[in-house]
Amino acid sequence: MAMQTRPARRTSETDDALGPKARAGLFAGDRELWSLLQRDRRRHNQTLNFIASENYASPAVLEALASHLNVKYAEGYPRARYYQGVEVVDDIETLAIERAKQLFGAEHANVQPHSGSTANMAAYYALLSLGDTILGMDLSHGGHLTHGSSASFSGQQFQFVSYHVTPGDETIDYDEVAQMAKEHRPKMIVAGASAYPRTIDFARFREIADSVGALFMADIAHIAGLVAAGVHPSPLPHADVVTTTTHKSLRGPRGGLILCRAAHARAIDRAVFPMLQGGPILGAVAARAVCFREAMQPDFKAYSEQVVKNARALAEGLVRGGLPLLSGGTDNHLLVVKLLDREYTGAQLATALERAGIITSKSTVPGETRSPRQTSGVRFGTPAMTTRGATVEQMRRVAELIVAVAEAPDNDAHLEEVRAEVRGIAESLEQI
Ligand code: DSN
Repeated sequence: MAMQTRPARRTSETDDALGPKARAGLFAGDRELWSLLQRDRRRHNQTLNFIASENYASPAVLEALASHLNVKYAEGYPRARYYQGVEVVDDIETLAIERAKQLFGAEHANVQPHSGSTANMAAYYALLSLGDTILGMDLSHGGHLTHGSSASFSGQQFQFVSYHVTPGDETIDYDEVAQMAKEHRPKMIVAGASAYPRTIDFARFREIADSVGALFMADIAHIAGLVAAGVHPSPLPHADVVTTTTHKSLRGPRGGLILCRAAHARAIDRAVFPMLQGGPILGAVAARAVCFREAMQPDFKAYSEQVVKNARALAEGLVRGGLPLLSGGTDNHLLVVKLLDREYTGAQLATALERAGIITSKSTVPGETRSPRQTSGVRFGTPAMTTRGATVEQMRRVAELIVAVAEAPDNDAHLEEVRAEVRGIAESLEQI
C-alpha cells in the first residue's frame, strides 16, 4: 500500500491518547500502520477480552508512555547516571520509585525492569548464585516459565524443584512445599503464579522459608493490582523480594517492577543495571508513576473489587453450565476451565471462542496429557473487561455463551450467532 500524506484531521478515529503530535504523525505519516492500529482497536471494541494478563491502561498512562521521554538515555539510577541532561528524568524516576514504595509499603523499589521475566531474572541473579536450588510452582499447576521451566533461563541456570496443587481441592499443597523445602534445602522459595485462581498464603510461605533458612520471593505479576487495592493479601510484610509486571491487574504500562527489603536494594539495583539491562525506557518509567498514582485512588479499589466479583460470576456461570474449573472456582481475577475429559483441546476451544468473539488463552492444567501447544485448559481473566465497565449480569450471560460454544465448538452457524450477541455486548461497553 502506498504511503499517504494527507494532513491529519481530528476525527473520532484519530482522537486517541497519544496527543496531537502523535495523531498527526501516524495518521499523516504512515497510513498503512495507522490502519492496522485502527483494525486492531476495532477488534478489541467488537470482542470481549478475557486474557487474564491483559488490561487497558488509561489515556494518562499511554500519554506518558508515548511521550518525548523516548529520546533519553539515562543508564544508572537517579543522581548516579552515565549521561548528562538527566535532571528531570531523575525526578521522574524518583517519583515512580516513591509512589511504588508508598503503594505497596515497600522499603525499596526498582522501576526499570523491562518485563516480569527480567524482574525475576534480576531477583535470582541478585540474591543467588548460578546453580542454586530454588523451590517454585510447577508450570502446569499454575506457575510461570521463569519459575523453573527447562525452556527458560530459570530452569537452565538454577536447580529448580517444583511444588504442586493438591489432587483434591487443587489449592497449593503447603504440606508438600514444607516437605520439599526440608528435603531439598532451597536457597529460595518462590510463590506466585500465572494460572492459579485462589488466594496465596504468603505468611505460610514465609514460615516454611524460615524453617529451612531460605529466602522468600513472591512473584505477584498477575495479582499486583488486587494486592495494591487490598483485595488480595500483600506479600510485602513477608517476602524478601517481590517481583511483578505493571500491565496486568495493575493496569499500567508494559513493564516490570521489583520491591525488596532495604538490605537487598543494592544487589537488586546492580542486577537490573548494569548486569541485565542498559538504559531504562523512561516513557515507561513515567507511565509506571502514573499508574501507581491511579492505583492509590479509591476508584481503583472499587475497580479491583469488581474484577473479583466479575470473575466469580463468570466462574459460577461456567460451573452451572457443566464446565469443570481448576479448584472449582476463583478468589481472584482468573479462572481455568479444565478439558481433560473432553475430546477437544484447550487450543481448539480457545479458537472456537475467538470465532465467537471471546478472546482467551489456552493453559496447561494439573494432570496435563497434551502438549503446551494443545493443552487441556483455557484461562479466563476479568481485569480488561472490568476496565471496559462489564457487570456481573453481563458476566453471567457471557458464561452461558461460553458454555454454548463449549457444547458445540465445531458448529460454525452457532458460533456466528454467538458472535453477533458478543459483538452487541462488546459494543455496549466502554470503547478503547
Ligand atoms: N504471559 C503472561 C501471562 O499470560 O500470564 C505471563 O508472563
